[in-house]
Amino acid sequence: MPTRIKPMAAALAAALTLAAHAQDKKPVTEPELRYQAGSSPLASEPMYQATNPKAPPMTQAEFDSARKIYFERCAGCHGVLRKGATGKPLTPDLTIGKGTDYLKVFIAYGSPAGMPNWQTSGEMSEKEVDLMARYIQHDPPMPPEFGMAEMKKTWKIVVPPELRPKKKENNYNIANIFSTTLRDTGEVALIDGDTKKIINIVKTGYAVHISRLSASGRYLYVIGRDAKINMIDLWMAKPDNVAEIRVGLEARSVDTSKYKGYEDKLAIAGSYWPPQYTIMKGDTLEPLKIVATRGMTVGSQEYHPEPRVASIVASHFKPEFVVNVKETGKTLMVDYSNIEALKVTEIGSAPFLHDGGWDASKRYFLVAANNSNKIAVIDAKEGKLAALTEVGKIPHPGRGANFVHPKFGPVWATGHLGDETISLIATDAKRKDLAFKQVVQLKGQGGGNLFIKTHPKSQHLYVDTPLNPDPKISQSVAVFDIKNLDKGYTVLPIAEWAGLKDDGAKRVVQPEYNRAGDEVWFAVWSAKNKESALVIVDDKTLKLKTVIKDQRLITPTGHFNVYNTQRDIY
Ligand code: DHE
Repeated sequence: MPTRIKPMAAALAAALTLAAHAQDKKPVTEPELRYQAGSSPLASEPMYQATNPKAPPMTQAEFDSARKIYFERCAGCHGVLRKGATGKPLTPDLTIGKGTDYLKVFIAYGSPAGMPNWQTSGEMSEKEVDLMARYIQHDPPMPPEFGMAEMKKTWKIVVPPELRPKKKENNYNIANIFSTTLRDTGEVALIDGDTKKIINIVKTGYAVHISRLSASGRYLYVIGRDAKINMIDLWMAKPDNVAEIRVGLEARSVDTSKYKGYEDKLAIAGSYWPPQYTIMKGDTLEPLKIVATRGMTVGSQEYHPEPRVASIVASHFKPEFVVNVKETGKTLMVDYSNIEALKVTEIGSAPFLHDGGWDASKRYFLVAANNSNKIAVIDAKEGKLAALTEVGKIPHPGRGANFVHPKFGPVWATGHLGDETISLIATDAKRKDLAFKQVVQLKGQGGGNLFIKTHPKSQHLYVDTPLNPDPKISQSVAVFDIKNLDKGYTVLPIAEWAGLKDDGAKRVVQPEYNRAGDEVWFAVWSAKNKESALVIVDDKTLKLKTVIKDQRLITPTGHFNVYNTQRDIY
């Protein structure tokens, strides 16, 4: 064997052995990988950088382009500081010992544990793989912090509270307005749910993510992945932006105070970077208090430098925000009654906390610990963990779905990214034999589910599968009859009904009911340069009702009905 080949062959053998070992670890499924490995807005941020003398040399230009690739492709799984999340840790103490050749093989060929085969799939060139293998042996560059001074610089009151309408100045049925995320244009479309006409397209943050309502239903808060929050006043003749701020460099969640006496008073947003949450004034977004989430993980109790803030909800039982921290696996009950002397109850459950929703009584918050295949049930009244319930592979509830099961009483349901099951968890705390146990596992169309939805007035349960690799499945939804769950599901060909002119992904995503609970909206999410649509289904007949098409509806994903979002109806 020529000598030059030897080290490469040894590296390949070692990497393949490692890949085999990796099989022992729970594999990351293809849908999860595609979901987590999204691009981070940190790619374009200047960062503090130290070079590690033990790492192979890189020019500044090489380092910069590797850093860009890392934040666009790798940070979602391996973390900003490479401490590991869905993917393995990639800090120099681990990578330098492995060496460039070994790492190159790993990056090029991937692993059965879920690392993509970046080179053999054609997504990275050989040169880029070499660049990344050297890059990850250097110390991770550190994005800047983002504190009060930085926030204040971005804070803008577009229309001050005293100049806003004193009463509703439009004829819209506000309760039935939908805020639809236009992901890739950084906008939301406000759509009149009665007439199905677009009211306004409002410019928001980069890769805009979710919308939430104030307790009164007047203000709509939208957060972008660049941590920019836009606050929209639905009372204006043409609802529009009245305030904005950035609370960090990367974020996903926003909510507002809902406890009696605090309606519309405060807003809160959680950031991925820096790892922190920020409490703001509800009517202006003035930042009042920033709290870091860096700290120890649940279980092994090791320090984590970047625990990202995932879902946040407002308690109906106490003046508290329920803040879920991903990597530490902790739910923080943040008492906002006196933010000068902030009281936080820390409830440990399991990593990595992601999204979740209330049970029908709104006392229990059920949140996915997606790396543990568990749902943590938080008792918002007692401020404690009520249960940690084993479910399917990588639960992803969105906010979940509440309904009454003919045999088991009230249940809350979640679908899964990693398998085709839908877990029903009993939520009647009085039924000691059943409470918070998985009582039924339904079988849906397949893995790659993101959202599941029902409504108190409906007898259907809708389950999307936008990340399933089979286009037939990703372009349709499964509907269960709640009174007849054993009957299996009906498939609605939502993307076909949209009648789009272009080929392409056409992922059908996020069922959302209208105010009356008698129709269900879906986004047919195509690429940025292709036609997308919203498809509306009659909930009674399961027949197509309307298709909304408009050249301004670019990459629609989530949609949020004002009334249902305001009152946590799902
Ligand atoms: Fe989301 C909710 C994080 C990718 C659409 N998403 C959430 C929440 C978190 C989160 C923490 C809960 C917020 C809350 O309740 O306060 N999402 C992430 C990611 O980290 C991830 C995996 C990768 C990323 O790069 O951002 C990610 N999310 C996506 C998408 O690709 C989706 C499908 C399309 C899009 O618009 O980006 C998407 N996420 C949504 C939606 C919700 C959401 C529609 C709100 C669901 C609801 O019913 O409340």
